[in-house]
Amino acid sequence: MVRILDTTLREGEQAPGVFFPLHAKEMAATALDALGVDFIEAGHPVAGREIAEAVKRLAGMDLRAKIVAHSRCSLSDVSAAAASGAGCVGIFLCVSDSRLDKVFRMSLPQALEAIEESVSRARELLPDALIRFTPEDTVRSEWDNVLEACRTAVLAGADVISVADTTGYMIPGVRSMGRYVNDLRDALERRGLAPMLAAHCHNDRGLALANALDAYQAGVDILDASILGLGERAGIVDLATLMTVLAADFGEGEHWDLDRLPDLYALVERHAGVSVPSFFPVIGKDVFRHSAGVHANAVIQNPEHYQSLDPGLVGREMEIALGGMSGASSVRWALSRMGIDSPDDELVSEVVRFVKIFGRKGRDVTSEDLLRVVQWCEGRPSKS
Ligand code: HCA
Ligand code: CU
Repeated sequence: MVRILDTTLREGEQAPGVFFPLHAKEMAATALDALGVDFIEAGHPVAGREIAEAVKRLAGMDLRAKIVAHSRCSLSDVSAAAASGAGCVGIFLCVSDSRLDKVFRMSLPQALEAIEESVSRARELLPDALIRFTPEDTVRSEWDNVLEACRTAVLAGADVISVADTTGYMIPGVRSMGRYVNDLRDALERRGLAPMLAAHCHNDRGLALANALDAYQAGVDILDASILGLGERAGIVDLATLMTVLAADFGEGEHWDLDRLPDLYALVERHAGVSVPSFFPVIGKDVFRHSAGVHANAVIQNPEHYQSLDPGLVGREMEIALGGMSGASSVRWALSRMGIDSPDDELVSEVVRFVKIFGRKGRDVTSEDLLRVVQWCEGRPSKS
C-alpha cells in the first residue's frame, strides 16, 4: 500500500501568486485528511511568521494524516520545524558538486557533516517523529554524492529518503525514475540500510505522473503530489489524477474517499486564484461529458464505449454536452433528464436545430437554455 503525501500547502504555495490564508489551510487540511492522504506537508516554518503559525496550527489539529514541516539542512531550520510540533520533518540539501561549490560554498565532507548534524538534531528533538531527508535534485546529482548523503542521513536517524526529480528531468524508459529508485534501494541495502523511499516528481516535461507511476512500480513507499499539481514552475504530480489512477488501475486506496476530490479542488481553486481547465483530468467540468453525436449515441448504450474511467470513482456522473455537434440521441438523453421521457420526433428535431444554433455561436447549452427552448417549442402553435 503506497502512502500519499500532499504538498499543496508547501510546494503549491511556491507557485507564483499562490498564498493560502490560515483558514484556507485549515479547511484544506481537514479535507485532505478526510480524503485519506497520509501526510500533509504544511510549510516551511522559517519562510515566514504566518507559515510557522500555520504549520503549528495544523500540527495541533489532531488529524489522522501526519503534518510535515519542511526544513533546510541547518540547525535553526530544524529547531523551527521541531517547535511546530509536526509529526514529520522533511530536511533537504542539494549535494551536487556544482551546487555545493557555487551556491553553498561547501565541500562534500562539510555537506555530510551538516546532514549528520541536522538529522540527528531532528531525531533528538522529535524522537517519535518521522524524519525525511531529500538530496534535492537527486537524479541530476553525482551518484556517489547522493549515496553518501543518504547513508549519512539514515545513520543519523532518517526514516525516509526522498528521491527528488526537482527539475522534471526524468523520462520513463530513458532516464527512469523506477530504475533510479531500485538502484538506490539496492545500493543502500548493500550498506545494510533500508529506509523508506519516497518520490517527488516535477512536471517540467509533462511527465510527472508517468514518472511517479514508474517510481510506484519500483515499490516506493510514499508518493508526493499536490492539488492541481501546484508548485514551482510547471508544478508536480496532480493529486486527483494520481489517486484516481492508483485506485482504478493498481488496486490502491481502500481507505480513500475520492468523492471528496471535487469539493477539495473547488476550495483550492478559490483560494489559489487558479481556475481548473475544463479538460483537466478527473476534475475538469468536461472530462466526463461527451459531445459529438456519434460519441453520445455510443455512451448512451454503454459509457465504456468512450470512457475508460468510471466517473462514479470520484462521485461524478457521465454527462452529455449539447452544442453544435449534437444529434437526436443527445437531445433525447437531455430531455429525459428533464423528465420528458417520450418526446415526439418533432420536438426532438426542433430542439436539435436550436441546440446547433447555440453551439455554432460557441455556446455551451445549459439545462436552463434547454428548458427555455422546450417551453418555446411547446408553446408554439403546432405545424399540423
Ligand atoms: C524545494 C525543492 C523540493 C524539495 C523536495 C523535498 C524539490 O522547493 O525546496 O524537500 O523533498 O523539488 O526538490 O521541492
Ligand atoms: Cu519540489
